[in-house]
Amino acid sequence: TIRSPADLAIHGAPPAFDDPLHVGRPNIGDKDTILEQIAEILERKWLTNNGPVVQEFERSIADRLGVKHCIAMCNGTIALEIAIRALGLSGEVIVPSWTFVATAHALHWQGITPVFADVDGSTQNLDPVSVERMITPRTTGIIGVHLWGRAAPIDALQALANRHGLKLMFDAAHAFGSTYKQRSIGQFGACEVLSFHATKAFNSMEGGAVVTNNDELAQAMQLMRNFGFIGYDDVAYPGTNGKMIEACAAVGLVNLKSLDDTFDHNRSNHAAYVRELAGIEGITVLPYDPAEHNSHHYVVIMVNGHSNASRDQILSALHAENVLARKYFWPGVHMMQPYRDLQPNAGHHLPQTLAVAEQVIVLPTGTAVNECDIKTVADIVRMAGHRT
Ligand code: T4K
Repeated sequence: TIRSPADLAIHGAPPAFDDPLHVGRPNIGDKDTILEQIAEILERKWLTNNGPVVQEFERSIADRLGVKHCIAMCNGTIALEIAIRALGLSGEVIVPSWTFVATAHALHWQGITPVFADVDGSTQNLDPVSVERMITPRTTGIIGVHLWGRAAPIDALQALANRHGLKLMFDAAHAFGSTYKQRSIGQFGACEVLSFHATKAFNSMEGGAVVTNNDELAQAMQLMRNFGFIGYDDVAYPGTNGKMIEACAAVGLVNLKSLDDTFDHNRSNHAAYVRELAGIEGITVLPYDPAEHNSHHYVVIMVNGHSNASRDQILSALHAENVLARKYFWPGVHMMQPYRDLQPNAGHHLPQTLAVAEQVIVLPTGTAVNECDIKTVADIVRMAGHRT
């Protein structure tokens, strides 16, 4: 227990946690069932290439999200790349800088320039006013990101896209299980891209998908993820290999069964963080809209005017206790290569992104974290910076 500054590891006390408390510890469903399913796959000797388990996985995801097509992929990044190509994006595409680097890399990788728009500091999602300002004659599309599982301003972005004749798609890597105006994420824009990476609320170890209601787009992506093959011998598209394997789909299907319990656990963890961190000067917890569904998978705190410690000092204090909190997505994608060299002035348009990047800490949650852990984490944050 941390009752005074002298109890902190940064002041020489033993760390509060023997084992690290991670952001992004995988939520794993019933292990015996997972092993049984894998054994069946081995028995069947059908390991990949649109096997029966992948097909069942795709149906389950599409049903859960209320969307017509789910095209499962090997990960979220390849799913982004394929969606971008299937939509025919080119030239410049507007994205937030305040996101994981994959959102921009998926464009750059295909010779498209990601143009960074600013976020609204209060929601950390794209600011449509900034997006509109970044439109040029070369712009072909917008990729909105539902950061921390909180929906981007979908209606405003769609209106903007319609007005300027742009394609709109979403990076919904964080947003499985989220809603926007009570409708499930997955149903918006031309298509939405999901990630089922180990660190996501819902995981298939590695995995991703594009979900869409557009038949033509779905068909193009089905071909593109399998080299463009139609039948045995004919290739209709310049495709890649983006296929999900049977084992990942099996893990996903089992994890899906306990997902609502995982979400419940996350929701009470989030509430515990809000309760325990209340009253610490200069710390705010990013709220989730109680009117919408959310996985509550990200506990994001903002450090602004903590009386004793800077964001980085709090982070160091946490790390010393084995609480491996993160400052996602500092310093912003525009500060990462190759964008830092290619677009050295991008930051001029991103005042809110720069401000948010200096304040954010993402704290551990998920099924590996309990209320008692959360009390200790809050005590560390409270004591950080106090002198012994
Ligand atoms: N778009 C957005 C908005 C995204 O956030 C992401 C991925 C993507 C697109 C791309 O989707 P994928 O291609 O990944 O499907 C992690 C994840 O690798 C990445 O999936 C995720 N976003 C990003 C936010 O976080 P890193 O480099 O921070 O991962 P790493 O290895 O530091 O792991 C994070 C923590 O999780 C560590 O404390 C350890 C723990 N962990 C991790 C793994 C892999 C475990 O306990 N067990 C594990 O198996 O990127």
